[in-house]
Amino acid sequence: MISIIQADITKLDVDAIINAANTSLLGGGGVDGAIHRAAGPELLQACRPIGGCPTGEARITPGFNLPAKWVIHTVGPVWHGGSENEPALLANAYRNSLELALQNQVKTVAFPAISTGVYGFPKEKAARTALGIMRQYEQCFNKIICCCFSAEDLQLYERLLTEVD
Ligand code: AR6
Repeated sequence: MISIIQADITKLDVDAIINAANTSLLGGGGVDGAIHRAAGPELLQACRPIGGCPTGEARITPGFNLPAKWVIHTVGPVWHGGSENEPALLANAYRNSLELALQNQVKTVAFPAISTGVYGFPKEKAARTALGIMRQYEQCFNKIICCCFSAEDLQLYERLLTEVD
């Protein structure tokens, strides 16, 4: 099932949380910074040898001090107006994260709203993309969580989920 909650993703006791990272995988602000802070310095040590991650792909590390067993780092696109393949790249980020989760026997997974912070992807368009890919994988997981940080995002996802229903 797909579930929508408002929470700090670093607090979730799930098999895997998704990190909205950048191509360096060496940390940053937003949810990336929060995940690195909560996981502890071992996370950066685990990310370094990976050597980065292209936009739309995903890489996995342990969660270290997080309640989550795994962190799946994915890189969403920077929004440049929509003509640079941003929607397809965002869909790839969700799809590749879920594929990597499946390969690691993950049954419960939580996503932040990838690319909708400093990367500037329009929120509603991003949420539609996210939910569309999640629907395709719903049967493969016990739970796919949309972890909204703001009340506005929570409302948006809840509205779109009932539309899709
Ligand atoms: N839990 C859940 N969601 C959160 C949290 C949290 N603790 N903190 C922020 N969000 P952003 P992006 C939400 O900017 O747009 C980093 O510097 C936030 O409200 O974190 O993909 C990376 O290193 C928003 O809805 O990610 C990259 O350089 C969503 O997470 C760049 O930012 C994504 O916002 C990636 O930008």
